[in-house]
Amino acid sequence: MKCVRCRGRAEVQLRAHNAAYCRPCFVFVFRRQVERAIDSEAMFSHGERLLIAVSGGKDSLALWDVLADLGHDTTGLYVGLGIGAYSELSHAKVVAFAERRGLPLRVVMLDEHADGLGVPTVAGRTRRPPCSACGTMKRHWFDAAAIEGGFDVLATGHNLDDEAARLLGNVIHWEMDHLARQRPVLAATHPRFVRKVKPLFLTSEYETAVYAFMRGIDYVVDECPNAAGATQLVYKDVLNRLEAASPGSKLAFVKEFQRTAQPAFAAAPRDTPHDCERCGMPAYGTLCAYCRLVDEVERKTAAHAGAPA
Ligand code: Q46
Ligand code: ZN
Repeated sequence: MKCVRCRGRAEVQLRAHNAAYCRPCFVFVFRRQVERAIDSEAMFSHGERLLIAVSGGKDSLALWDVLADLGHDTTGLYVGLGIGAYSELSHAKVVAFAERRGLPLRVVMLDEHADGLGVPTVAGRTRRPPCSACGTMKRHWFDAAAIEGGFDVLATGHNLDDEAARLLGNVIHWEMDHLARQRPVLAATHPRFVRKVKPLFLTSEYETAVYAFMRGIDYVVDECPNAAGATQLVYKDVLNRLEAASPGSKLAFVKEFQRTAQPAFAAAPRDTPHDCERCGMPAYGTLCAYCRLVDEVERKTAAHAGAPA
């Protein structure tokens, strides 16, 4: 198998793109693909300050690696979710990456924070699925850290597989509001929101894994222990089978949704957020989703403490 760019010996084959590359050409093409996604969606420009949400996994660290190498002003953000050994290991990988590259890193540890609420505590007390509690908490702390640090943009490592799985879930349940917001760039719709971007939205999980390997990025290989029960994985599995039978399906699904269907969903009138009465963050009711979650934890903790043994 030959590299389609230089005719040297290929190391990786990408069936969705009907192409194969040697190591240097793959790294070049991967970066160019990310750069094109940034430019074509007008995600951000040089000179803007980017906060990159990094979990310690391959996607977010590969993203940080690319954006730093492209000369952007990047700072990492690690939110410690308090999920036992997984969180400890992922924290260590992120710190080591930042140190090795000499890049600035901000860390928010949820269970050491004022509220003292890690994901397992919140999920346990509210009886919500861990990923639902986790999603609300991450969104809150990502926004809070971006505003506090005066960043222009928050970038996450969501890849093509994540976006395709999310799209499938949103379509199966016809989540009109979610479909209207499923964009690789979300403008700041509130003074305490920053622009959110997903520069890897057209880059497959396989490609980021290959990139991370070729670049020698040391990442957490194990998934979060809560991932196993997540519906997202079922959707990913279905999409992987579809992709094996018909290479390029995921890319077409996400790309064509963005090009043809998404604008129609986005055109429907939607509420604009106002200020949470307690913390000032964007809210669609009197309180934001995070403050409602914290209230629920407190209410259920108090009820539990008062219950007869
Ligand atoms: S970290 Fe959080 Fe994921 Fe773990 S609890 Fe679920 S959402 S699986 S990306
Ligand atoms: Zn609030």
